[in-house]
Amino acid sequence: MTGPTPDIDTLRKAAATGTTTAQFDLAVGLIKRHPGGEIPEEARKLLHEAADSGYPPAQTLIGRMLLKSAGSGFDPGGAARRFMQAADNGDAEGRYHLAELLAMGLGTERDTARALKLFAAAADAGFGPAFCQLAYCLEHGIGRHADPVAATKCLQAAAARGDGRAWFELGCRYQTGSTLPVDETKALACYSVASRARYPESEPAVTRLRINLDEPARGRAAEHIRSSLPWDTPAEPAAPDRCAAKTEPLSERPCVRLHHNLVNPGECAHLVAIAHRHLRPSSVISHVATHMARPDYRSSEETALSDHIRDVVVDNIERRLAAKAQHPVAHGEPLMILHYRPGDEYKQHNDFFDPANPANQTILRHGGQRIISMLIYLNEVAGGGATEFPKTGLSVPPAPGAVLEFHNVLPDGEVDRLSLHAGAPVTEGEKWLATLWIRERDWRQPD
Ligand code: PD2
Ligand code: ZN
Repeated sequence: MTGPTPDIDTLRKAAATGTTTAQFDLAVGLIKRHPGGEIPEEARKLLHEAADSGYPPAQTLIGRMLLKSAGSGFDPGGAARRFMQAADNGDAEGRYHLAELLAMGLGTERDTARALKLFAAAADAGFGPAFCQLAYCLEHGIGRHADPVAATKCLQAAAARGDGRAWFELGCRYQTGSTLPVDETKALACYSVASRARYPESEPAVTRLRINLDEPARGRAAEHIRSSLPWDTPAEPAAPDRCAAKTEPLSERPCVRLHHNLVNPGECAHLVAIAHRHLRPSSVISHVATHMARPDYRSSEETALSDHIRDVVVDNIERRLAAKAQHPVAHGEPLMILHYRPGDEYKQHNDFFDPANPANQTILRHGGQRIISMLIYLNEVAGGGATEFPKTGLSVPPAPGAVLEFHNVLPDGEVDRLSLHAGAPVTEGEKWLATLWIRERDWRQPD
């Protein structure tokens, strides 16, 4: 149901005629009147009746509700079943959500080939968010071999529909020459459209490019924006990727490595995009077991990309990082996104759970020690924000797409107190970071 919600009396009268559509509309109207997120009993009943009578939008909405609530209502298995019903009934949105669950193996067995087909079917039916996820799978070889050319074609289709993320992704390709010719003017045009759509990281990209380009080039960028897509036919790049990943050892003790270009700019921006609306002030509560509880300890904002927020992109990044660290992905805690503004910092702390602290015994029994930290720098920070190891003097400035890996324990399993580290204050601009903590064991397993 789109547009303004008719008043409830009107919806009730329509629902009294007994049509499933009208009953579904009444349920949605009742839900919209409860901004707190709770579902009124009457709406729940109407939705289930509509879903059980085979009405796909009701099946999809129930699936989304089962996924959304992080508390006792969180039921990915139930969500997957509802999305399957909706998908079998041809519902594009149901197919899209089912694809996400299949790609991640959340609430159902992981089946990337089926996920890819469902993303494609949802995109074919015009369901907007499916385009970029389909492009992502095609680019990263999820569900079939990687096909970056097909991915770019898919992004061009999404951009033509006004998708800010797709414009950002195309901007990245015009900058790096991946499947599209290197063209900073077109890159500027793409980032400008993404910026108008308020897509993260596009505004700084526009600023950076505008500095490089003269007035006529900026004028050409404006002309590109007015012309219709596609501006170029994507092709396999002839030259090797300018942004190839490489690992730089930084220190033996503590063991620190920097993986350059392990996460691409599109992925970085997407992590920011999905974290944005879930941010809350960083608390010491989530870290109470590891850190001294000082009120001024951390001044950033954060959110965990837990099961009700994550998607195929988050899942794929976590897998890549875990593989780099040579540990099973199931040992990783959910990615944590941190946002710092000028003056914000994360003072000296250890990421390990101090075994000397009795309060940590329960957490250590459940999943074991946090043995490795992987920090993904998500954006270019205008000033400050380095990750510092005060006991050794190592300081790592944030470089977008780079992943800082450091080991919190020694090879014999003892905690390494030289791994004490800090996020230095941001002095200008903002800093976005994703942290993956890798535990000794699968921390999701019951005791
Ligand atoms: O923001 C950082 O650089 C930083 C520094 C130290 C982040 C963390 N620790 C962390 O998330 O644990
Ligand atoms: Zn830390």
